[in-house]
Amino acid sequence: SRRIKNVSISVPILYGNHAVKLAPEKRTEKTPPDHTHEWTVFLKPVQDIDLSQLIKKVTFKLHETYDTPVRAVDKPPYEVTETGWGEFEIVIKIHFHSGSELGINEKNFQIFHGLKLHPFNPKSPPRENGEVHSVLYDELVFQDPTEKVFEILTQK
Ligand code: SLL
Repeated sequence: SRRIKNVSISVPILYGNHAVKLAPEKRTEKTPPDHTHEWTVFLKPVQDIDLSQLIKKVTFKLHETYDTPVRAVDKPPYEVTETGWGEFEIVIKIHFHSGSELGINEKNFQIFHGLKLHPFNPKSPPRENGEVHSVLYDELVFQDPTEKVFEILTQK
């Protein structure tokens, strides 16, 4: 697929986590007693577009206290829900489909997200339901996209 020179397409994304205190009724026999929160870490396009034609999988690397800390998600929604007691850094990595068809030579795109369980911004207190949100904005930039990538990202 030929490249379209001097064109760059950026895809706005949001990534981060939501967390709530683990309600007693949500615990199961399998929930470790020291786990205090339930959280979801995610990555998604701001607009409702299907990135699965470009993305092979998104991996979320959790703290090594978790079983199989590297979690791979191969279709949307790109998210992992877990319970736990502590905050740590999560490595979110986007693995693009390779191959001459897409011509993507963008390096696998990597983001570090500090998981937040506790209110962290005095200017934005936790929501009424006690949920803590830590969500950030970024952009995936496709420089000189191939015609195929251009088509995928500009289709309705
Ligand atoms: C801290 N540096 O000490 C961090 C580590 C680890 C969090 C936090 C549960 C793991 C599990 C969990 O919340 N680990 O039981 O699977 O605060």
